[in-house]
Amino acid sequence: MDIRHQHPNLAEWNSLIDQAMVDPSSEPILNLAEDHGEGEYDAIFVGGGAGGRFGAAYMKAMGGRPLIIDAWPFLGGSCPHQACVPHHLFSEAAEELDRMRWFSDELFFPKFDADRARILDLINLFRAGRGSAHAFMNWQTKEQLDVEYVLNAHATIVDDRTVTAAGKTFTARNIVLGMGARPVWPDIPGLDLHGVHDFVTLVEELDYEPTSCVIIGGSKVAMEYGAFFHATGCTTTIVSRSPLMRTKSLHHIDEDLRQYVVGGMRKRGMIVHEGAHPVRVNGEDGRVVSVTVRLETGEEVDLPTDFVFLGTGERPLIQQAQEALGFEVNDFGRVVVNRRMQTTVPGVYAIGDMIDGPMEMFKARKTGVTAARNIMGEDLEFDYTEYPDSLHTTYEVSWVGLTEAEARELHDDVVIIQMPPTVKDLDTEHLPLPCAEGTMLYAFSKPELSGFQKLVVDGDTRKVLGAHHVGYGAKDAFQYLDYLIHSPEGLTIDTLGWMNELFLNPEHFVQLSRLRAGNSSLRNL
Ligand code: COM
Repeated sequence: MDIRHQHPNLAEWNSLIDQAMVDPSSEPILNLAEDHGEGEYDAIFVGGGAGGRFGAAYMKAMGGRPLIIDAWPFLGGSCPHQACVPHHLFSEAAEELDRMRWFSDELFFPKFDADRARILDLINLFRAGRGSAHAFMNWQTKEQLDVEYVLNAHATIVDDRTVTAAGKTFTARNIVLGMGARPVWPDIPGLDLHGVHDFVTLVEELDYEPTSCVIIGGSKVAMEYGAFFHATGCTTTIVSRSPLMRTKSLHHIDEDLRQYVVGGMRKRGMIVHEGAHPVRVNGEDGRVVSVTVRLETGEEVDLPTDFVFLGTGERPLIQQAQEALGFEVNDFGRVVVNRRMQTTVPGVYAIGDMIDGPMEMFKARKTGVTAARNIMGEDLEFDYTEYPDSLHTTYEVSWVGLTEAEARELHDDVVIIQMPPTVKDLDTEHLPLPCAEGTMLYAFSKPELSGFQKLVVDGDTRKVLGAHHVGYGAKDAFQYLDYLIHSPEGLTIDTLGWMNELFLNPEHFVQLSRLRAGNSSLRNL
């Protein structure tokens, strides 16, 4: 279907995408220039997820000629379809549900009606609504960004300059691989039973309301989805080999922050088995009934459940591309690239979840743009090894820079500014702090639920080394804190304490820094 001269509105895109999703024999969607894609492109982006879409858009804006090819009939990749967008929807629901449970029948809150909190309802809500994001991505990329694309067509990489799709052969000076990743399932028996899901099959296939859940794995996905399931009333147990938040994919987790977060999950009734190994998933009549787990003590126990969720990581989809091109891949199946996103094959780049580092949208988009700008002749590197990070439980948890322990290894005089403060014999469990937007009700009613925050400062240079936050609404501030902390001049407590805070800034660091910045010799707070 050639749509170059058509201009579908959002509703028309929505129905076009819907039809393509249900009809396996639907035609490819071609949005190509007047030469029908026969001329040479600056780059073919194989995969139109966050990395490919942003890379192509940037290249086009710079005057280049990109082409995106994607197997799905929409752009945006897994983010709006199965990954970040549903996760944020579910995490917001978890936060709301948590508040409604704590305040059940108090103030203006109704008595909590557990029957109305259903995983399946939220999944159906997402399934019914996700098409609008897909439609918008296609519309924006065509009408506003003027990027050529071929959708609903599998790309076959022929060589380092040639890709075929939709029965056509496309040539380019460069190829950018951005095909994303898929969840990896561990090698244990019983995973073929009805009731075993990962975050992809959850939104695609869940067809019943689970009553309890065993999560295998301790990843960010495991914690985030686990907190959501549990908040709906589906009693959740996490079985993790590593201590939670100490898995290899997370960095710079402060121990006090970790204690608050994992403690908070336990306080809400989640069961967390750390140092535990899943042995097998057991079933009856084809459905999950329990998971056998070897606990840290060596004891084997059966955990009864009707739902198993796998949070054991993801791997990139590289097979066909690697066979065709032969680029180097590391031990974790990720494509090896330099800081320009160049693979070991000249002219071939890899971006997003295909390469090392966090499988996060910011990295996908920035690596796509890095590839595009290098292809267009800029001399630009992107080091994604230092980045701010966040996750959701029923809280928003954000962190950037060094933990207190990391800072103490590197610096002699580390100053901690923290809320609530750690002061011996001070009854901080009754202290209504921190309080800010999102925690005011907790602060006045259940102070111990109102969050935790810590700023790590080098007392000698007065520079902020790290910031750690559990609460609500601080994630935005952390994007800017990250930029400032990692800028060549760094961010001092004096500069931070001189900012204009808008009431109680959610992470409190402006006002707390202002209380200490007058000290020529800094002290803890
Ligand atoms: C985000 C998808 S949902 S993209 O990064 O805008 O392409």
